[in-house]
Formats: sequence, structure tokens, C-alpha cells
Amino acid sequence: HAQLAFSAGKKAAVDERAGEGLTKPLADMMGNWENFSFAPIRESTVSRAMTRRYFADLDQHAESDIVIIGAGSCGLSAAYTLGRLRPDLRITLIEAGVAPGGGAWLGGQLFSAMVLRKPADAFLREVGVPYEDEGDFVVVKHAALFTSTVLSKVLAMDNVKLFNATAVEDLITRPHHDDDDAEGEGGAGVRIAGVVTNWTLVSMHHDDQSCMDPNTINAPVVISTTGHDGPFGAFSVKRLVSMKQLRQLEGMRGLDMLRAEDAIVRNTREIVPGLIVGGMELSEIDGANRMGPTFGAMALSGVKAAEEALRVFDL
Ligand code: AHZ
Repeated sequence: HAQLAFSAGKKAAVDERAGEGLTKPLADMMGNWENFSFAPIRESTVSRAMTRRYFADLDQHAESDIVIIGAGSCGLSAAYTLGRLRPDLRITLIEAGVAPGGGAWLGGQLFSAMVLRKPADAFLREVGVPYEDEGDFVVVKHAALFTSTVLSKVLAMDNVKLFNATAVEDLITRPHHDDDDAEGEGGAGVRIAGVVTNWTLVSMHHDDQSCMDPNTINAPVVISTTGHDGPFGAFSVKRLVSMKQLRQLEGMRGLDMLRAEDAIVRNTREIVPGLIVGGMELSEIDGANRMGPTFGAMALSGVKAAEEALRVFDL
């Protein structure tokens, strides 16, 4: 009797929690751990469940419609916009870090809240991120809420695949005009036709290991959003200089919030045929100011990069 009463008490507690919003199968589990066990599995089955899918994705995405380099706030916003507008396109997102999100896990320094100037609040309403309205700007209570929400929506899209812990270590080029042999300066010489990738850990060890050739992904459109210069930043635009498609980088200028954000959105564009650059990577080409801890331009530059990709390539 005592035991029955005890079980009934536990059951009641569970029901109470279920009433607070847990689904029934999970709620039913609670308080019943004595005879708990998982469904059986063999180790190789786990390996195959992961590797079969990964290599099928690699196989499919070796020919992509659009590759986005960098899954920071700009790259994720571009992926979201493209994925929503064109579920028919095969979109590949490549992120060097294990954790996608770039600098957008914190609002600035080590502070939680993320500030976005209007009209970037439209993007928050689009993705369903709540915010406080402060007049000319809005505040999301934690930058991680913005990043995790956009990320979860992007990852749930059937036509988008994120390869993280994977670095783009070169660009695939073709003569811009099929009868061109020479690769001239100023963007006239080549068009970008895809990316060269490797595991990031491998990319980091090219100096002390040998023979670690990369993998490739073909795509008629590449959007680069690798952030401002740094160990991994400004990747594509630096490569454009070394392959003589850009004469030089102007270099990111000092902080001017007011000018920086407008400039980044306005200047989001195709830099050489086949390559659109967005987010803070752009500031290195144009000598634009940085904006510091305000993220509206990253979201809207991503939206514009997506629009440019569809417009320029008539996809
Ligand atoms: O890991 C990088 C980061 O997640 C990734 N990335 C860089 N090089 C890569 C490569 N292959 C694959 N070769 C690469 N991935 O690109 C992402 C860039 O994200 P970010 O947050 O650095 O850039 P963003 O332009 O999306 O956002 C910039 C945010 C900033 S910086 C700034 C300031 O300095 O004033 N202010 C804001 C809002």
C-alpha cells in the first residue's frame, strides 16, 4: 500500500509537470527510471548512421547552386533568406569553426544583449526573435537567442547543408570569357566557379604535414561572409588580391557606427563575377568603418547578398 501511495504521489508530480508543457511520452518516463533501458544498438550502426548521411550530403553538394562561406551573422542571414525564397536551390554553408555563429554569440565585449538598429527589426520579426523596442533601435535579450534561432531555422531547411569544422582554403576559378586565357587584373579576368575545402584542422597544419590535398565544391554563385581580417577572416578578398583580381585591400577603418552600417548594406555586391561579398569582409575591400556591437547591418547585408545572388545569376 505504502509503495502504491508513493508511486501515485510520484505520478501526480509527473502529471503536474506534464501540465506545465512536457509532452506525454517524456512526462510518462519521469518517475519510472527503475526499469529504464534504451532500445538496442550496435556501434557500427551509429557510425553508419552518421557517415552515410555525411557522405551522401558531400556527394550531393559537390555540385551546389550557391555556396556561402562563413556562418556568422551575415552568412546565416543570407542562408536563411535564400533558403526561404528558393527551396529548390541546393545551398551549401561552409564554416571553419566547430560552432557556427561567428561573433554573434555575444552582443559586444562579453555582454549578452544584442542591439540592432531599425529597420533591421524586420529581420527579427521574419525569423521570430523577440525584442524590446527602444525607438530607433531594438534589443534582443541575448545574442545567442538571435544566432540559435536563425541557425535552427537554416538547419531545418531541406535544401541547406552546413559543413562546419570545414575551411574554404581556395576559390575555384575559370576564365571569365571562355575564349580568355589570361587572368587579368580588376575583376575582368576570372569568374568564381566554386570553393576548395578542407577540414579546418587539416588547413591549420599545412605547414607541418604534407600531402593533404583538399576537396572541391562547384557552384555558379559563391557568397563570402568571412568577417574582417584575422586568422580566418577576410579570406576571399585576400585571395582575390593574391590572384590579382583586386589590386589591393583598403583595410577596415576605425569605428563609426552611423556610417559603417549603411555602407556595409549598400556595398554588399558582386566583387568579381561569381563572388558576392557581404558582412564585415566587405569593409576590407572598401576601407569602410567598423560598426562595433550593433548587428542590423549583418542581418540586412545577408538579405541583400541573397538578393544579389538570385539577381546576378538569374537563378
Ligand atoms: O569562422 C568564421 C566565422 O564564423 C568564418 N570563416 C572565416 N574564414 C573562413 C573560411 N572558411 C570557412 N576560410 C570561414 N569559414 O566566417 C565567419 C565570419 O563571421 P563573423 O561574425 O566574423 O563576420 P560577420 O561579417 O558575419 O559579422 C561581423 C560582426 C561584427 S564585426 C564588428 C566590428 O569589428 O566592429 N561588428 C560586428 C557587428
